[in-house]
Formats: sequence, structure tokens, C-alpha cells
Amino acid sequence: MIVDWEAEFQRTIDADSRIEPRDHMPESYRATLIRQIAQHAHSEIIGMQPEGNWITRAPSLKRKAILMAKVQDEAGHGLYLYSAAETLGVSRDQLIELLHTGRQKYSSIFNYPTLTWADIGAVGWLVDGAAICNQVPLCRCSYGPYARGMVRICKEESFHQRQGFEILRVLSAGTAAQHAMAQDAVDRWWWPAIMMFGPTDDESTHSQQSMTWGIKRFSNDELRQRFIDMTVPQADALDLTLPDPALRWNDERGHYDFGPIDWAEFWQVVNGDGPCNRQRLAQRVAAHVEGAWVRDAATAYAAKRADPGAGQAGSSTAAA
Ligand code: FAQ
Repeated sequence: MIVDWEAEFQRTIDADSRIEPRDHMPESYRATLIRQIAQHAHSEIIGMQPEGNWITRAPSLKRKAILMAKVQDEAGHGLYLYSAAETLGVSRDQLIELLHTGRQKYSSIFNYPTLTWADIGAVGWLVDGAAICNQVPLCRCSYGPYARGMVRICKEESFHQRQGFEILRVLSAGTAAQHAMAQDAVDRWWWPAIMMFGPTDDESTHSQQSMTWGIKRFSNDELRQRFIDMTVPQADALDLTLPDPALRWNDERGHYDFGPIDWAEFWQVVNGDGPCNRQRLAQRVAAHVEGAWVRDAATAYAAKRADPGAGQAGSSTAAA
């Protein structure tokens, strides 16, 4: 029987069912998913740097342990996402090469520096908060492995967001200097967090097609608005001010209005010229090079387990 796989693909999308790795899919659907999932994976991995920077300087043993667990979670997210991308027929080595040579992107947000301890609070509250808004709908993405991976990732991100909120709550209610430190961090992270959602809908290259395919469920602007609406009352609860004088509730729209976004800054950062782009990529490449011996050892160990007889003469010589 000849199956019209294009019609089958469309039926699956229309029925809001999941496309699985062995299903036929249009090449452009596959390429879009590889691009988005890889960019997402790279973001999680590069995203460890701004926070990892504070593990040794976190203000107590408890804060160090929490931050270390969070950074480890981000590594785990990166690995699930690389695995999801691999189901589309691309290898992890290829994806890492594309990141290291600047041919694939990672989120703009991780090109900003974490200057004080309060930045760790702001990253958790705002960056993880924005990530949750963007990623909860991805749990219903039309591609099965990505959708399933996102379920666990979102649960962990929601814990991350609360720990960031809690860091800022303690600082905000602390001494005047601590409150000022929390406010300064929010002043620096608010606009970059708003930019994480990507360009406006009329400037977004991929949104329309990705929404037709059920990869994205909401547009960049819809998700940005949802994040702003959710965050303004939280800022009030923290007794911190969001750095946008135009922020006010609009009864007619049923949403907060907000001021203009500096898109020139966004594109500058996306195109490689933000405050930390070069440093982030150089550190990632160096970590990869320095980790080569671990990968070699793991590969040799796996080969040995798969075929315990191989190389026995060599190992008995070594043992002697
Ligand atoms: N940064 O047509 P669109 C996290 C690019 S994970 C850099 O609208 P699309 C967890 C875009 O790639 C954060 N580039 O694109 C964490 C495209 O360029 P291309 C990452 C951006 O894909 C927390 C061009 O602009 N999350 O935070 C950005 O439909 C704390 C046109 O844009 C994800 O990746 C940007 N912000 O929508 C970790 C979620 N925005 O590829 C550690 C999954 C846009 O044609 C610590 N991804 N571009 O050369 C998505 O939802 C989407 O890919 C969007 C972009 C919404 C990011």
C-alpha cells in the first residue's frame, strides 16, 4: 500500500497528535526543530556560566549547595535537549561544532554579566521566569521527544524561578545596601529578560510557520506580554521597581502596557557583540578542549564493557 506521508503528517498535526522520530516529516520541519532545539540546548549549556561564576562566592553553604544544584540542572536540560535533537538525525558533535564556530545561536540573555550576588536572584526570578513562560507551551509541541523533554525541564525551571525570587526577597527586606543591590540587579536584567522572547511578531522570521506546525503555540509578543503581566505584581510583592516608567495596567486591553524595547541592543547581542559574547564562547570552547580526556576515557570504558576480551593483553601488562 502506498502511503501519502505528507497527508499523514498533516493529519497528525491537525489532530494535535505527536510526530515521532521514525515518522516521515518535511525536511523544513526537521530543520526548524533542529535549529530551535539546538539553540535551546546551547542556551542551557552556555547559561551555566553566568551562574557558575557565583558558586564559590554565594553567601552561605546553603546558598552554594542550592546554586550548584541549579547549575547542574541546567547541564541536565542541555543534555536532554541534545538527545532530543539527535532523534532528528544530527549528532551531538555536529551541534557542538556549530555552536563553537558561531553558526548556531544561543539565547541573547547569557551574554550579560552577573556582577553581584543579587544578579543570581534576578537571573532566577526574571530569566527562569521568562524561560517558563516560553517553555510551558513547548510541553505541547508537535514533536514528541521535545515535548516530553520539556515536561521535566519546566518543573525544574519553576523551582529555579522560586529560588531567585527568594534570594531577592531576602535582599530586598535586608539593609538599605542590600535593597539597593537587589534593585540594581533588577534594573540591569529586566530589559534583557523581555528581549529573550525574540523579535516582535512582524519581525519574527519563523513564528508563523512554527505555529502552523504546532512547534510554537504562541507568538513571541503573546508570550512576552504574558510574562510582563505575571511579573509586575511579583515586583510589587518584592518591593522592587521595574525600570520602565511606561508600565501601567490597561483596562481596555486587560494587560500591562510597557515602554519601547531597544531592538538595536537585542540584535547587537544576537549578532555576537554583546557585553560577554566572546568570553562565553571562548570559555565554552576551552571547557570542551580540556574535557577531551574525559570523553576519551568514557568511550574507552564503554568499548571495554561492550567487548571485555578486547585489549586484554594490554591491560594485563598494565596491571603487572
Ligand atoms: N537570543 O523567527 P524568530 C533558559 C533569533 S533557556 C538569540 O522569532 P524563533 C533556561 C532566532 O533564532 C533560554 N537569538 O525565531 C536557563 C532567529 O535566528 P535564526 C533559551 C534569538 O525560533 C535559565 C531570529 O532571531 N530558550 O533560559 C533570540 O521562531 C537560567 C528570528 O527570531 C529557548 O531556546 C534570542 N533571545 O523564536 C538556563 C526556548 N530570539 O535561527 C540557565 C526555545 C530570537 O533564523 C539559566 N526557543 N532569536 O538565525 C524558542 O522558543 C524560540 O526559538 C524563540 C525564538 C522564541 C527563542
